[in-house]
Amino acid sequence: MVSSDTIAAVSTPVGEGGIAILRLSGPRSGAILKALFSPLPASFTPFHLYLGMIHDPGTGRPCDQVLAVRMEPGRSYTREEMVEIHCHGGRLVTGKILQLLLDQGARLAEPGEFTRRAFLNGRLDLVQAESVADVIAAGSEEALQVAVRQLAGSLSTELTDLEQRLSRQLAALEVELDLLEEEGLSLATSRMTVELESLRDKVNQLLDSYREGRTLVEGLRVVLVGRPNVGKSSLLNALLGRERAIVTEIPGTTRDVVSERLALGGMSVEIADTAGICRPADPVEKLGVARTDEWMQRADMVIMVMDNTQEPTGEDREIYRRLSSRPHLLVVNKKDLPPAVTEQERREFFAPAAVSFVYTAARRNQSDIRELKEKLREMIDREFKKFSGAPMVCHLRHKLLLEDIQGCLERSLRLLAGSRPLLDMVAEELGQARLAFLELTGRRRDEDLLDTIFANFCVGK
Ligand SMILES: Nc1nc2c(ncn2[C@@H]2O[C@H](COP(=O)(O)OP(=O)(O)OP(=O)(O)O)[C@@H](O)[C@H]2O)c(=O)[nH]1
Ligand SMILES: [Mg+2]
Repeated sequence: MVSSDTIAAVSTPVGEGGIAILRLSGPRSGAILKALFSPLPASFTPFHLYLGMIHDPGTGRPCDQVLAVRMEPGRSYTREEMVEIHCHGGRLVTGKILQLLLDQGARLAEPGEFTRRAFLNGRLDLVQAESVADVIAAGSEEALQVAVRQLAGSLSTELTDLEQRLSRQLAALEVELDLLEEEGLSLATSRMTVELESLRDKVNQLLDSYREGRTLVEGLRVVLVGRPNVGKSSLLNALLGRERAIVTEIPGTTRDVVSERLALGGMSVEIADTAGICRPADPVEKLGVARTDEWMQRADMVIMVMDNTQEPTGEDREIYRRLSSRPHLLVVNKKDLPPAVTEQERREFFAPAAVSFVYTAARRNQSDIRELKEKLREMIDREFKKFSGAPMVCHLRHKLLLEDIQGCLERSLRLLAGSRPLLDMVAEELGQARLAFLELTGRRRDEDLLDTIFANFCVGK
């Protein structure tokens, strides 16, 4: 599909910079450049940079010295004829050149319109187009890796492969099964069951990767919890390497949640210090404890802190009960002071033999903090890097469609397991699943969906 109009935008961020880049895409891109650029080369050889001036044809006055490049249709980002103008990065200069492009008949691009055209012209599928935004937004090494692999087509290839396998089953249902006698039919349905089970397992695997994919995009949330005065805020400060939270010897110092981001194990980690969990004495403390509980429920990992100088209590057991089902670390702080109980006694208090402790002296010992960070990194690797390298689902849109597909496959399998399978209904389910696949990759076009996706892009992307 070739657009009839030519769009223009400044593709670099607003503000001052060494250079700025303006982009044009559409059939008049080259003609617009020629109208403004001098000296005019005999021909703008594609992908060659030309040094010259942009002039205002109305006044004849120079606007800026620039580098310009023309890209031929089929080989550009949008697959249309494209031009890039690299000018100096001032607000006035870029604004003036953009205005000249518009005066020459270009239209101001909508948010994400270059990528939208790349999608409409088959240069990218929808999953890849979405990953362009992910590359730009990536806040950690791991997030960037996943986004770049997705832009290169890792997830798209997997989805297309699954869709084709599904389509083959659907075709078999619609054509062959009608013609088969009883015996042949039961053989065919059992073969189909095996294939659909394998497809369902693949879809489940992709859905399993979502927990990890989401944390890559949003970052991991780690919460410090424990009874008052055990040293949670001191640990937060030590982990961050600066005095972020207030520390005093008075129990109940922290009342609200204090959180900060930290790069750990290639991931963006939000680490939160909370109010100590106790039987609250006053209403403010009560609210603080309720908030701690809320954060603990939403956390990806929990660090429970105890005080070396105090025996574990029923409150500790209660805190442990609430976090033990999720990834957690148990820290015994104030190890520089004499212990109230032995390690063995502390372990027995929590019962399971698997419990192990990290000992720290938050304010005194840097090597303890390094060890704690190492333990956190190990836990991140163990819990959130299972899918490293494999196609991963990071977007809610993808997850929801995959859940639809999963449902269709489950229902198909149940139908096939019946004594007289209702093959029409199986075909119906597989047809639904196929549509969901096409919606995922964008081969089934939905203008409203495209509007929503590209509205989140910036102009010029
Ligand atoms: N000796 C020693 N004292 C520590 C250590 N860590 C913290 N403290 C002290 O313990 C007291 C409480 O520390 P905080 O970090 O405020 O404890 P908290 O768990 O955040 O307390 P709340 O906010 O009241 O729940 C302060 O006086 C700290 O200086 C440690 O490793 N060794
Ligand atoms: Mg505190």
